[in-house]
Amino acid sequence: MSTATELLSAIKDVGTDPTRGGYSRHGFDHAELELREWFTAEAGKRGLDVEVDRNGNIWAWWGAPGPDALVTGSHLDSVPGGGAFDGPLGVVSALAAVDVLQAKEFKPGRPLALMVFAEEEGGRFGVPCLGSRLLAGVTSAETALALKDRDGDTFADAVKAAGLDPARIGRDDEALSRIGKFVELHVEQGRGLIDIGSAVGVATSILAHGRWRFRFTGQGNHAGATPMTTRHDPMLPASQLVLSARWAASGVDGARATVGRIEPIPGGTNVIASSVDVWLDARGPNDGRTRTVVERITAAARQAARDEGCEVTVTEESYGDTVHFDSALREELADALGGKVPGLPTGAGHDAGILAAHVPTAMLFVRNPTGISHAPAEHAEADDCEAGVAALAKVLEKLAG
Ligand code: HGY
Ligand code: MN
Ligand code: MN
Repeated sequence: MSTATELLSAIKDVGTDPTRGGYSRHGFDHAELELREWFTAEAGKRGLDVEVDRNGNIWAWWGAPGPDALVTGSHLDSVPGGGAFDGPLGVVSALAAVDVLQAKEFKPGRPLALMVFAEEEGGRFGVPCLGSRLLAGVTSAETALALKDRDGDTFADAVKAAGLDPARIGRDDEALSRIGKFVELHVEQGRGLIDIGSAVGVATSILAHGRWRFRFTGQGNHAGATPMTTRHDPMLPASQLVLSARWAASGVDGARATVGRIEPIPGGTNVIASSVDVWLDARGPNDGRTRTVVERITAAARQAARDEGCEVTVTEESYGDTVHFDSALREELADALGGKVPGLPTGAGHDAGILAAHVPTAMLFVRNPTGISHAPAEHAEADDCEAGVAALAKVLEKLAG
């Protein structure tokens, strides 16, 4: 029997990032493959039957796979330089909850599975929740297989290297139909539970959110030999995009917009860039406000490109509307937890958010005393992690009893 903290400490050295701090574990890279192997071994120790579906999502079955299963799980991949809890806490808590239930000789009354979703952060191939999007048919196989990482390797290359058949990637109705209810435990990515004063909470909604790639092209040239009056420097409209993200989102209630990734070509200190790729992450309480923010940012970026004699192309790489979690399932969770568990929204996307459009889905949050996520400062105290495991075990016992 292991606690969540013990299980997390077993993987604490996998995928550490000495340059960025924290962890860099990305879809099917060496670190994430090592974590997959670790999870598979831990599931086997608990008598769970492990299979990997056509899209690289892992299913660990307690009992025979079957329809109307109760499924719980999360992801093992991280953002670049991410924290230790975003994703893995949901996976280790599922294992620890199985320990709690097996210790009391609980026997599931319906199929029960633990899942690990592929490439939830999109840290390698750019599309978040890629494994659950493929499973549900939200992202097509054709789109996914062509996605490229920073080294130019495609998603097709990565899944093939991981032992999957690229020709089988895609919507998996048979697997999806097995899920009767899905519950994901996740470290809270914000300060909600700190302010409420509770170790555990239940998710009410997820912000609408999407990612857009802006490609600015100008005239590459010499930094010293090119007069300021004759330049077409794509870094200028790129900079305007960064500033517009802050200005536009600050002007729309509840909206957020971020530029965390800029890639100039060629990227020389003494070189005027010939092109610059900029990625925008924009979110909002509903589709309308999110789209308004993106439109305002895009208009400012296009104007700045014109002013500088540059071109710009904008590509929507992913988008998901607001998620409102299933109220009946939320009530079931509240019942299982004695009714005293607070509900709170999240600005972070999750595989549960993708599945919510297809099956009754709920999320449990565990308090994060720093309120910080997608950074090494992300944290959850051992006691709160155990409160999360106890809550998840109660939910699984009630829903699969
Ligand atoms: O970006 C997100 O909100 C999530 O962590 N993938
Ligand atoms: Mn995340
Ligand atoms: Mn996550």
